[in-house]
Amino acid sequence: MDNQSNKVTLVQFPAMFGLPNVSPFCMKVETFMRMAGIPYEIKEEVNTTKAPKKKFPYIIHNGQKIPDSSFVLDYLSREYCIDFNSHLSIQDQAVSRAFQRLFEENLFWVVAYSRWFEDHNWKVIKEAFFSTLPPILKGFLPNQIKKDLEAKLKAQGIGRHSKEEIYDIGLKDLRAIIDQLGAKPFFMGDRVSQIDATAYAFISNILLPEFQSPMDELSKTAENLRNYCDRMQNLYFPELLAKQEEPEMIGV
Ligand SMILES: N[C@@H](CCC(=O)N[C@@H](CS)C(=O)NCC(=O)O)C(=O)O
Repeated sequence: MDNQSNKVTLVQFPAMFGLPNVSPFCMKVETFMRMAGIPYEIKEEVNTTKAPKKKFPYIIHNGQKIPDSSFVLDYLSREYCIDFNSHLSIQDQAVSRAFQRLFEENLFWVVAYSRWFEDHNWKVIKEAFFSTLPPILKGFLPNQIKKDLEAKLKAQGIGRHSKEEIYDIGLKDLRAIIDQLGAKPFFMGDRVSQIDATAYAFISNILLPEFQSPMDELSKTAENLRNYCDRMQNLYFPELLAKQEEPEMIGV
């Protein structure tokens, strides 16, 4: 059987809040597979301890486990002979790479801080991620994971700043994203390219109405970000749009 006839299994957190995933890294991989038309199935899991690098996402393909969203995109691009960047100039490929690092290595940590360390968002996280746990686990697991994250934020560096400084960093990143997108349909121009998988995953996570932060305040005022997410959703996750438009069932 050739590689392309074997479905890819994407192992990731369960979907919630009407988004493909609240982990932008998981959503990036699924978006990429939709962009490329790669057949896949999803295996939802919550426990990362058995993942190859103890993080989600990872994929399983032909019996092989491949962790890390960027290595997954490299692997899939090779296996399925895909190059979403072939139309970009060398300079645009460099800009695209720099934005990828901005989203994934910098802005990600601001988003993580805001979700786990702001009172309103922490309540949302606890309810969404942990409410179905047995009472004995519910008593300590959320706080344990939060403590682990605090250590990671410190190790990364962002956790050593004040709240104002953290949001100053996040807002400057977001301003650069808004300006780079401008009035273009896709992040690097008229045609979709690989960075769109990352950009869409991060921007739509920041726009999630369930979480509040100065970044979501700024992004709500940026029409180009909302239009961009609608465009990507229409193209690659049209079933989510249909769900949003379903009439509410009252009194059932
Ligand atoms: N560089 C990794 C980052 C993945 C990542 O940070 N995943 C987070 C969820 S957004 C995770 O699984 N965290 C669990 C943990 O750190 O224990 C990638 O691109 O896949």
